[in-house]
Amino acid sequence: MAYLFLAIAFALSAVLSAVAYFVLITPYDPALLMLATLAACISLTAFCLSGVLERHRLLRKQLEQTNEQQGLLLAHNSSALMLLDKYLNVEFINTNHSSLGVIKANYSNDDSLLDIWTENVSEETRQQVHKAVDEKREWRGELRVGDKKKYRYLAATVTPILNDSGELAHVVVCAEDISEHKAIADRLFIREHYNVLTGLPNRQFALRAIQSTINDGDSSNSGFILIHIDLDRIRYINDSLGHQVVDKIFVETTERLRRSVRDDQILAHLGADEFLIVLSVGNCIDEAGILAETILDKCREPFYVNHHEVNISASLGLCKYPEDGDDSTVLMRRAEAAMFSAKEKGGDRFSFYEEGMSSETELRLEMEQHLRHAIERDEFKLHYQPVINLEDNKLRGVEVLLRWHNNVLGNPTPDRFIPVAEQSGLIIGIGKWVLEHACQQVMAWTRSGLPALSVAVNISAKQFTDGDIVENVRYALQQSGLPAAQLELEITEGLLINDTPEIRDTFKQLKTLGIHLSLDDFGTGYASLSYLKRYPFDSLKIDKSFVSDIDSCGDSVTLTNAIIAMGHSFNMKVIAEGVENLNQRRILREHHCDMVQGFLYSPPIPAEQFVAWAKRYAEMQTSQHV
Ligand code: G
Ligand code: G
Ligand code: MN
Repeated sequence: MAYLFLAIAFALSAVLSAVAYFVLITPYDPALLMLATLAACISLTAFCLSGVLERHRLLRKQLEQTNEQQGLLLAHNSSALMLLDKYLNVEFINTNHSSLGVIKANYSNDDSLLDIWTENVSEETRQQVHKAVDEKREWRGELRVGDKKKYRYLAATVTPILNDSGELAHVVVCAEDISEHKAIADRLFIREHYNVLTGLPNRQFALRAIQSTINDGDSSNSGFILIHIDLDRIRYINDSLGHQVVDKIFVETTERLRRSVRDDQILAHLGADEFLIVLSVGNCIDEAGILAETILDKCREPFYVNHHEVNISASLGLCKYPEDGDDSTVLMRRAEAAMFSAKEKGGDRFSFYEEGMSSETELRLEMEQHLRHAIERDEFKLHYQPVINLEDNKLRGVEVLLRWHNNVLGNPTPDRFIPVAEQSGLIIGIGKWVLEHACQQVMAWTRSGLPALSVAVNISAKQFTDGDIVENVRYALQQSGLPAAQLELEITEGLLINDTPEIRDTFKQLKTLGIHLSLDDFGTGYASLSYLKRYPFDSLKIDKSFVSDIDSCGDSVTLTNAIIAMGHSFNMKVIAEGVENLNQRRILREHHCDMVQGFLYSPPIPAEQFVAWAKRYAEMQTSQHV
């Protein structure tokens, strides 16, 4: 079009010039001059016009391109997007998106979002969002959309858009469907707060409930009493009649205790043969003594299990809030100390807490004294447990587990001494020792002809927050010569509760070194899955408690399956711990778990034994393939 104008303009001016030359030949004729000027003006106008038209064409093309790109982004976006006017009427919604299924079902073009909003979102959430929009602030949070039967969870961001004079013009809502993750989180929450066997709240739940009673400081509730109940002789029954009988005794005990407590009192199953009752007493301390006697009576009644009559008793420890402590962990410890004292006196009785009863604390202090010298006295040893690739059954690497032998204390398990090392800060030195020795050992194996193995080292939260983990790792790698890609640090979820910039930065630095990071004991922690997205984990280790009942419990299979799928969706490898039989391995393989470790292959063993094991394992594999 623009070129056509240009061509016409040139043709016209050429004709006018020709007319001027041939027809009006007289030199300096004013008419000639006018004609020539007219021709020049026309050319110039046509030239400008063609420029404007060309620019317009380019702009339109650009606009079309941008529209197409934005359309693609909206259509293929994993989030649902809505543009609302300032009265929250819908102006635009990318309804093609599946996560808006529920909204879409209720939404017709004439509805304002307000109707959908009022019908589907809780009053409390609505108020929060309205308040944020009124104050021109961004709001982020979870929305539950839908009716009682059919609903989805959305992670939503509501952003007010202001015009030039700072008034609200639009509101943009961006929402992502998190229903699947939420479902896993809810089920994990139940596992983490309730005892699987008895269905009672567990230790973690009890601690939180006690702490919140203390924090609420309810004046009508001037005090309460903790009763720690521990069954006597359970170990003996376990050894003689087996753990199934013991499990039934726990279930029956739960029933008896339930009948003895009121609905408003907390009854928890702390683990194994330990239970806890929290009794609000008002002014009447005697009530606790009476209840303690009743419980002792109930435990003395015979249990009839699998044609056996089993007679046991219980030891009870009581402590009072606020007299004996004003913190839930302190109170729990003191009730336990009182229970130990009742047991020491022969069991089948109760004791109130008295000062000096902290037998558990004293034991910890003694342990700490010995731990202080454990490295220099060469009391630590590392054990190695093989990790196997499920796809080809090949040995992939090892997990390193610390063992301690002390002449006075014997062989305390890591479950006992690691917490003491953590509390005293000794874990920093011990962790450094483990890291260096593990790297050296695996490098020595590589040099002696074993295939290059990955080595997974357990790291405590304290090493992250108080130690210089990045420098320790760098040093261990450099000193041993182990390639960074072969080293893997196992971290538990507990660390990530405090999501601080320092921890994130440490993660980044460790990733820069080239080592792998894995999330250990997954499913036993705090059921917040958001950290999976935020932290660069390479793998996720499913806790052995899931694997142990995977071949007997359908619910564990679905949950394990969901965890594996979720791990993969975050591009993580999934490792299952505690695999003890072929059936468990088969189920895990069917669900595409990547790696396994457990007694089926080998328990954690000393370095010398590991070399022999690895050789035998390789030979067995070769002979099977032939
Ligand atoms: O075999 P096992 O009982 O080894 O281990 C019990 C617990 O102790 C596990 O949760 C494991 O993560 C932890 N643990 C074992 N070795 C170490 C170690 O070297 N450092 C830390 N921080 N924890 C360890
Ligand atoms: O918490 P972490 O995953 O780091 O601890 C591993 C623990 O699991 C160690 O205590 C180790 O001895 C133990 N373990 C390893 N394999 C098995 C197994 O197959 N069954 C059981 N019950 N425990 C196992
Ligand atoms: Mn581990």
